Amino acid sequence: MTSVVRLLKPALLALVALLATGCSKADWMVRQSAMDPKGPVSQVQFDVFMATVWLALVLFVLVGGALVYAVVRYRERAGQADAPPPEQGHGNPLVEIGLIMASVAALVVIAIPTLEAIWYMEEIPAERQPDSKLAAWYKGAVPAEAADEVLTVDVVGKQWWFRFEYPQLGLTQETKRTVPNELVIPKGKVVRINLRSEDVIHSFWVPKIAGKVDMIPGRRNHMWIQADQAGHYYGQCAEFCGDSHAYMLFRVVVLEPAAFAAWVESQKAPAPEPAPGSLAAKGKQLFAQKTCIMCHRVAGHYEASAGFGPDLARVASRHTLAGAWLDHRDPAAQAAIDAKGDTEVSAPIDPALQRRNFHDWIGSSGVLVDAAGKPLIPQDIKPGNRMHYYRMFNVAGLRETKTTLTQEELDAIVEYLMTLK
Ligand code: HEC
Ligand SMILES: [Cu+2]
Repeated sequence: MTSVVRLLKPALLALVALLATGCSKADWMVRQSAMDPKGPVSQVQFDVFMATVWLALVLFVLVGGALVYAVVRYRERAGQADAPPPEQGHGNPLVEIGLIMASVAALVVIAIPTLEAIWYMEEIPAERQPDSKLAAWYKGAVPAEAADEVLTVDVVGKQWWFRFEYPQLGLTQETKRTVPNELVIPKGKVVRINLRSEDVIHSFWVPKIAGKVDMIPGRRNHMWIQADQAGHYYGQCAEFCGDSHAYMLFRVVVLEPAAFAAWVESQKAPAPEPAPGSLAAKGKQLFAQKTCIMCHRVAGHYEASAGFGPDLARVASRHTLAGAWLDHRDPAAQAAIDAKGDTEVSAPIDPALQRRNFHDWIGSSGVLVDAAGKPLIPQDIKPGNRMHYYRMFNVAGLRETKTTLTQEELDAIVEYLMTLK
């Protein structure tokens, strides 16, 4: 018995030490941390959280203290083993009513900031700073009657990626220009986020800016966000939505007003034309021949698709691919930046890594085959992803319609995608 107890002590200490490593300040600051708020909504959420933590801590100390006191004070002492039990009490109305009142008071104390926060998050503030430089730009960029409104972004969740539309700025399904996987917003601007889903339930969460609200099929949810610091933020689908839920990420890029205006213009422009006779030009042809155009639009090149897959007109200008699961930035350089909690700087896109990501993503969807028709990359990067119709419908009978690519064809397509900036 005593040997078990002797072993138990160091084991418990080791466990506590292990758990405590999860509390380091450095870990609070990294990528998806709700403990490092960078906007008013996440700040309010953080404040409610901390208020609750402090109150819970006080209760824990009071209740735990009473328990420890009772155990120590009324423990069995030497020579008392055969003594009769002490006199038993049968309730104390004063203590009981007091405890009930104290519990009610504690709940009220938590309820006040919680309700305040819920109302704050629910009501989208009108234009905050009507005289700012940003507001002046905004008035020039959108129709006058909409200029004083907050910026609206329609977010659609799909298995397993996000689509962003900007109805006031002409970036929508109708204009055949949408923005996948990277939500770009101007700094300091209130942004209304409309949340929808086109298949199953997803959830929108950017821990440092705000979250999280579910995206439910057949229902419109909304929230608002504002980012007070320019930079690069990490978001994540926060509701289990199928095979690749864990790989359904997104990014939020917060730009200074002038950079945001330039970005909007770049999104409206048609994709650049590859040089005639180049490998990229061949890739452009293959993009149509290999049925990529069924699901993908490339503004200015191929606009017939209804947009089942992401728009690719600017695919090479984004930092990430495939629901932001594949990052084109040097992982070590970026990890060093993230460890400092610095959202303002971001490692640049590494073209070699980007090319490899394009290659692996398209090749791993089961389309890259050797001369005998055998898949060359057996492991799927995102299990169950909806590239290619035999996956889209998941019907065994449609498997024959699978598109295949040789290594040369894949290289040409990747070359084409690399020009889409
Ligand atoms: C049946 C529809 C469909 C077809 C056909 C299809 N794709 Fe896709 N594609 C998708 C979907 C859906 C996604 C998003 C997958 C995800 O992130 O989970 C996607 C993602 C991509 C991406 C990543 C885009 C981004 O911004 O993250 C690229 C690049 C791409 N496809 C290229 C191609 C190429 C090249 C072809 C032709 C060989 C092709 N696709 C054929 C549906 C399709
Ligand atoms: Cu999801």
